Amino acid sequence: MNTYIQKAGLGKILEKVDAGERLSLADGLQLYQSQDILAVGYLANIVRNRQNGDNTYFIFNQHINYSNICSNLCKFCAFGREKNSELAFEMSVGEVKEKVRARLAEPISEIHMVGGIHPDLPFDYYLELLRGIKEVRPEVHIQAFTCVEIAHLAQLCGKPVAETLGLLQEAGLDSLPGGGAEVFSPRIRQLTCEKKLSGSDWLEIAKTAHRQGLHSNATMLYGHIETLEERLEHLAALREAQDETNGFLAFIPLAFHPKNTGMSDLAKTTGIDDLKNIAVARLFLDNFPHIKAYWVMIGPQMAQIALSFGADDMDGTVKEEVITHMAGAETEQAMGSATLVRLIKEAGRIPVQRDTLYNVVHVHN
Ligand code: V47
Repeated sequence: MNTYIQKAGLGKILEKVDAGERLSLADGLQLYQSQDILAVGYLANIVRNRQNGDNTYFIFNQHINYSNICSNLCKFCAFGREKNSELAFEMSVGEVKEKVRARLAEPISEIHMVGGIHPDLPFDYYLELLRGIKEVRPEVHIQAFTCVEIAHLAQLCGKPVAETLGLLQEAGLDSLPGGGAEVFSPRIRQLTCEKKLSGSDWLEIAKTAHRQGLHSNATMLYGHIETLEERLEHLAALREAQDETNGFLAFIPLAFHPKNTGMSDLAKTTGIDDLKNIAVARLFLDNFPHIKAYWVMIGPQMAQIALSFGADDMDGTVKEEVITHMAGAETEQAMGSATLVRLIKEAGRIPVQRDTLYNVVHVHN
């Protein structure tokens, strides 16, 4: 019997964790409401160690945002702009290729590419983007286009989602990133991103991608106006989808950054809430292999601590992050691999350089 966890009132959850039993929504709520962050972290760390041991993954990746022109203009977003805005940008295929070419000397294995919902770029532009990147860097894995963009591209080319994904795969698409999930609750979507596709459509597209052989990630944007119950319903919907297709690789809780957004009156997230979202996700999403602590949003120091609260992945080198920085992120726009290795080693873990699909590239013993 663990008296510390008993005293924290989490004895029943510890029994379930030890037995590998699935947690209920009520368990999740109790974890979120617990005043004892160390007890919650202790439980998440059991699952983390069981699933990934001391391995802590990172990748050499490059983020490219091809355009911020967006017809959705969500309230929480500081990145999207109307076409005629002074801050609007749109890269030609040549410019994107140039960004890839400029980093050929670096051992980048993944291009992470997302953009706004552009009102008038043709479908061919997106195919050319993928082909262009593969021309410059044939071995690179392209993780591109959130489920929101995929819905838009299917409309653009007038084909069902599965066929649209097939065309994108032929052009070079390898997997989908986890963005655009926000919080699935219709209440939250109506208040913060009413033009965006629904939560159930986001999940359908992710599952369709998985059935097409494409892996994907999943996110949740927390720390704005959502309730704890709405967070848990979001996690439960992801867990159910993963039961069906097993195509999600990682879950990434995204800490809301209020600056320059339509919700700039809200406060930034706190360290305790950042850690709780990592820990609850690790405990609740029993069928997700990886939980990412995205250093760009919670800072490298908090991401390092998160490695003892359920996270087993620190994302990567990133290079030129724009979305969070337009919303006031104070972190760097890139991180060297030596820094990532140091952060992971000092947390008492083993840094493992990975590829997008979590194949081991190099273990830093
Ligand atoms: O979809 C928008 C979110 C996402 C803000 O798949 C904001 O491995 C915080 O999805 N404050 C894009 N977040 C980033 C993303 C991501 C990042 C890293 C790794 C992966 C992955 C995915 O950022 C958007 C939206 O949910 N976002 N505005 C904001 N103000």
